[in-house]
Amino acid sequence: MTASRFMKFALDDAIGARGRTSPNPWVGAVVVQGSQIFGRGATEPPGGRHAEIVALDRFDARGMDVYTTLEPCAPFPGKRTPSCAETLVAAGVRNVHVAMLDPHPGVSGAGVAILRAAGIEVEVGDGAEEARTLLRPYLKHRQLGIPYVIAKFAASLDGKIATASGDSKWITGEAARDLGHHQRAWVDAIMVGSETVLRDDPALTARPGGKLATHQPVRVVLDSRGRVSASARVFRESGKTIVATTDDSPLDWRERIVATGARLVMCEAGERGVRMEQLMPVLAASGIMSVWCEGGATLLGSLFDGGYVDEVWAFIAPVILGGAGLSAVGGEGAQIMAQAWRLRESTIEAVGADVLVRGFLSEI
Ligand code: AOF
Ligand code: ZN
Repeated sequence: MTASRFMKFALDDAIGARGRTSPNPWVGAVVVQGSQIFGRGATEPPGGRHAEIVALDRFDARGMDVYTTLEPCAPFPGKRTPSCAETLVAAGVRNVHVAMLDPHPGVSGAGVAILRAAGIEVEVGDGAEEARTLLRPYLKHRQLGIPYVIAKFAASLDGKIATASGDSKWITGEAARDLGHHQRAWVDAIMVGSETVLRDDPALTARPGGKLATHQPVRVVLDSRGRVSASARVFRESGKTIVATTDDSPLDWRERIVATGARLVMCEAGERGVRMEQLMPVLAASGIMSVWCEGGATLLGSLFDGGYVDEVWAFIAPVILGGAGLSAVGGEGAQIMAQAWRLRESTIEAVGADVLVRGFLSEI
């Protein structure tokens, strides 16, 4: 069942707020009478107003219908803003269409119960599929206490991300790279391995359309042995940088990294560097719900091997590198086809001369 007309508007508003509300979910709400929309709203940054409150602003909503992409919140300890369910009751609305229940233990079912107890008719499920897909980072963050990971790579037709000599600029065209910048502009963090910083010295900023975005993701560099230079670009750009390392890195290197203003996260060393099962909860606890991982092959390999990848964005360019160039995903990999990571609900899009293959791995 696809979303109703008004729920689609609410979903559009939620998409508009995506990435700007973390660690809160991005929600959209629409207030309607008959066929006319009176109010629209999306969640404001943390501490700010919720979607329903924005949508109800400045008119009398008595007897009106509300469409919201997430269950209106109930009061719970530690909550920073007024309860949306109670505000909707006070506003005297007639009917509330909710796409999905909020998994938050203090809210789940309680928001709907407050509305129903006040005699408001509540329908749950309109646009449920779209809302769940849109909120996958929030759902994973709350259910598992680790961020939602999107693996991104740009590969040649023969699956390589660099030539044998290490050259990789550029495999895909400008349109594909710009799409990457649009993604960077909503995620909470961009993650790369030390090899990528050493080879490319990337800025790791979001520059959709060539312009620096207002929201910049946290840059997360995994460097178990302390190889990246403290004068690398990731430390000079505005915004936050986190460096995850282990006891294998030199003490004076750690001091230099901290002196750049970056935050150092100490983890134990695993077989392939930083232990992901230690880093991921630390990132989640810092309010990072989504991670966009741009490689390299070693890091992507660890993430796939460890079962951390929820979504894949593979840009494939019509170019062949041949030879001993590095393939996009390293690590252990699959031994037999039955172990291979096959994308669910995969889609194919042409992006300039390149192809974008997208899909999901996890069930959330
Ligand atoms: C809604 N509408 O737009 C959002 C909701 O600390 P607070 O007051 O901001 O509450 C945060 C919780 O509210 C968050 O954990 C989630 O359960 C819910 N988010 N609820 O009714 C919204 N963003
Ligand atoms: Zn609320």
